[in-house]
Amino acid sequence: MYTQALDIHPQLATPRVASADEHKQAQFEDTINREGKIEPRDWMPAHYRKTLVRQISQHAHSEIVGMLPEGNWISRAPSLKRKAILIAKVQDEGGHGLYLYSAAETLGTSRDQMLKALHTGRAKYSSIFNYPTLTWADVGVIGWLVDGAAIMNQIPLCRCSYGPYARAMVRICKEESFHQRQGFESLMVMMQGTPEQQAMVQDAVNRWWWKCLAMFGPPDSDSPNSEQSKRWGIKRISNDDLRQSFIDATVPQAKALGVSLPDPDLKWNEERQHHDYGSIDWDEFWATVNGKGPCNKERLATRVKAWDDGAWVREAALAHANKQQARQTKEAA
Ligand code: FAQ
Repeated sequence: MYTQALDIHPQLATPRVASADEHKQAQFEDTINREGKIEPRDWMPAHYRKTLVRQISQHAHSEIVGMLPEGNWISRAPSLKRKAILIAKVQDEGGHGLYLYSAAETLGTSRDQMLKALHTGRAKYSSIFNYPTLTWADVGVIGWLVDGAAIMNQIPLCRCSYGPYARAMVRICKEESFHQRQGFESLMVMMQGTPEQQAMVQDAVNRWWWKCLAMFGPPDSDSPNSEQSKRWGIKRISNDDLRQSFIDATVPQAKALGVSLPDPDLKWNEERQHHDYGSIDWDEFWATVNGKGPCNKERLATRVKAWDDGAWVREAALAHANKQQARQTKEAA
């Protein structure tokens, strides 16, 4: 048979020496299997690097675009206390973007490259930030639900196999926790207020609930990146499992607040020990991800304007750094 003709007697075969690349691949896989950390100077497969740049840069973009919906309310916060909290929160989100851009830069992609991809519409950022903040209650609901969903998704990322991302996430999660609590507390105050305030909270919950469930990404059966990312220890828990945990954690919080969640199919399933829930509108999700959400154009235009308006700061900082360098070189000569 043809295949038998190709067989080589084991004793005649030359012993195979692992190539340098195979050795590096084996070391990489060993680190992943031992739950160790891959660091910037370590060898890594090109696809692992690409996946991380994709995820971390999208995450960074989400943080800085995510400053906009709440940022709109800084000048309209109902008290000095709420204004100070909101300014701190929005600043934190900017800081998260900076940690994440720095983590992505360790993989060899510059911040300029990442921002260019955002500004030209080639890069994704979280769907959730393409919806408008219509009332003050939206700010509380973003803290409670959007930051709540973000924490659920991001706690497992503290154990991501890539060291700089995992370490950035530890700090980010601590701050997100404050964000979620301030949102919940602000809603609790409104729910103890007038019927109009209570109605405003309920309306905001109704508008944000389904969008928050979609934040976790497409169903596992429709998530092209999940399997490989889980194998590499980038993602630890699947989109659907995180979504389910979020729902299970949020139902009692909604009860404590006194709001209802806008899903007639939401009910406890004794057998699964989880809540069942209705279907998410994935067409609407994909339309938003692909640029057709209610605020996509506005968000991008605001980011591009901020970048253009900041050109003089970048130029001044560069000129100053060049001057200092020239002075140091002269002194050393
Ligand atoms: N929006 O195969 P998968 C925050 C894309 S930060 C837009 O499942 P993956 C803090 C996905 O990129 C919120 N696109 O992808 C805050 C992929 O497209 P690609 C951001 C989405 O990567 C609060 C395609 O669909 N958090 O909220 C979304 O394995 C308040 C197929 O999906 C992070 O970025 C979406 N929602 O899983 C800030 C966390 N979902 O890239 C301000 C880190 C999926 O192949 C105010 N990221 N897509 O072209 C992750 O954990 C993951 O990347 C997932 C997606 C779970 C988002």
